[in-house]
Amino acid sequence: MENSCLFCRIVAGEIPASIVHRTGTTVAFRDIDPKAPTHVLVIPVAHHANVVELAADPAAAADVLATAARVAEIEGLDDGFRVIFNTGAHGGQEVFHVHAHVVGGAPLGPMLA
Ligand code: DGP
Repeated sequence: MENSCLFCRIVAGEIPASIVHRTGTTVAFRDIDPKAPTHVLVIPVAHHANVVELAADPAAAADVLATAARVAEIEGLDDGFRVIFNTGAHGGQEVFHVHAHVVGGAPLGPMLA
């Protein structure tokens, strides 16, 4: 846990969030500024800054993807969805605890804005 990290503090319950699903290694919670009818963030409990760091921990990476799939099931995204890892400045990453955006519930078009 990194005390200065917003998402580590959500994992610890220090900052409230609308939790959708939790496993021993991941937490899924609703984005505070949803861009689609379903917009859930999936994070590893362990702090990794971005998807490049997450890729160096294959077990954690697999857990994040499995939780993203479970969220899609829970949310009933049977018609499809998108999983996005914004990475770095050009990727528009704002929170540096890796998170998969799971978005769906409506046609999303060719790209997210
Ligand atoms: P990104 O740009 O990929 O780093 O996305 C960060 C997302 O995190 C953004 O869509 C808004 C969301 N977010 C920021 N602060 C909070 C918060 O305190 N709670 C929740 N639930 N989401 C947050």
